[in-house]
Amino acid sequence: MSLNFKSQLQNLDGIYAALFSAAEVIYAELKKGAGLKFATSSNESGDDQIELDVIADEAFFDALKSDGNVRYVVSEERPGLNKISDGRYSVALDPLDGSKSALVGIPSGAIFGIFENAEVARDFNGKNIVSGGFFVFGMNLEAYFADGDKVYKGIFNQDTSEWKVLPIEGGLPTADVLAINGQNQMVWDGWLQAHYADLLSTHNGTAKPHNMRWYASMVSDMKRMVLQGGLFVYPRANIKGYEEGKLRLVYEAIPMSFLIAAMGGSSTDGDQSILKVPVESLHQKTPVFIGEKSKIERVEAAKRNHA
Ligand code: P6P
Repeated sequence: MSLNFKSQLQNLDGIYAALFSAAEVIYAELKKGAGLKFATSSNESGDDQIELDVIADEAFFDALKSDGNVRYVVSEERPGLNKISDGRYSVALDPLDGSKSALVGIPSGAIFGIFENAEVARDFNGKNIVSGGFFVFGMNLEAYFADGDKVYKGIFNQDTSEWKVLPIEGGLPTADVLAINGQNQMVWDGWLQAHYADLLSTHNGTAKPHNMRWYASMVSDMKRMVLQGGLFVYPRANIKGYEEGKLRLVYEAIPMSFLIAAMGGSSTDGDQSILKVPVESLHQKTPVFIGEKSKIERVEAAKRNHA
């Protein structure tokens, strides 16, 4: 594995090398069609697993064990804090995001966050994250991540087994694109139903309604966000299991919010930045709004001003 990237932060290079090499292992399995069937197990949040979920989780653990700087690993697929060394950094992972979409050929991927000085669950928060982003297992193997305040895109050359990592210039683009699953809209909070209608309205022909896109694969919807801009939403709903939304705070929402914030975008749970939401448990869920700063401000205003 050849990774032409050096972190601006101390002692992270070995962790990046482990994450990027694990992504190569998972991608190779996916290309072989391995693991693309339901497993008999379920993960810590009770979600059904496909075999590739388990393969991906093991690939990251095996790779991270080789680096002495990783203290704990938190994974969607496992309970609790998994100690692997006395290192200074901890890694939180969704080892295979969008796995059900992978079954039908939609690009899946992995989400990671690297946290400093984390000892207990509440330390895996927006203040202690130092790096965050995701891999996309699509037509190519790609990486989009923030190393501190700098943002990068990586693409893997399968012929030479070399990564080419380049800075992403110019900040977050803008587009009237809304990534949302409207399935639960009848049981969303009233303020969101009104805001959703507003985003899809032509305002008496004076504005273009938002274009709607939904991959049911956060890494794919967030890749579009990084390249084009827009607003990504996974809200809470008044039905069993969605009271706090569906996406997990520590290893999905915080890393993605960190990356988009580094590009000049923003995030909210409806009331405050996702990077400020207190972490009480490792598999805690949160409502998620991530995107262009102006769009996030409109979301918070819509909730605040709703009668
Ligand atoms: P829904 C995939 O299961 C995932 O965790 C994210 O990748 C994705 O954004 C979301 O859930 C899709 O949820 O309810 O549309 O299937």
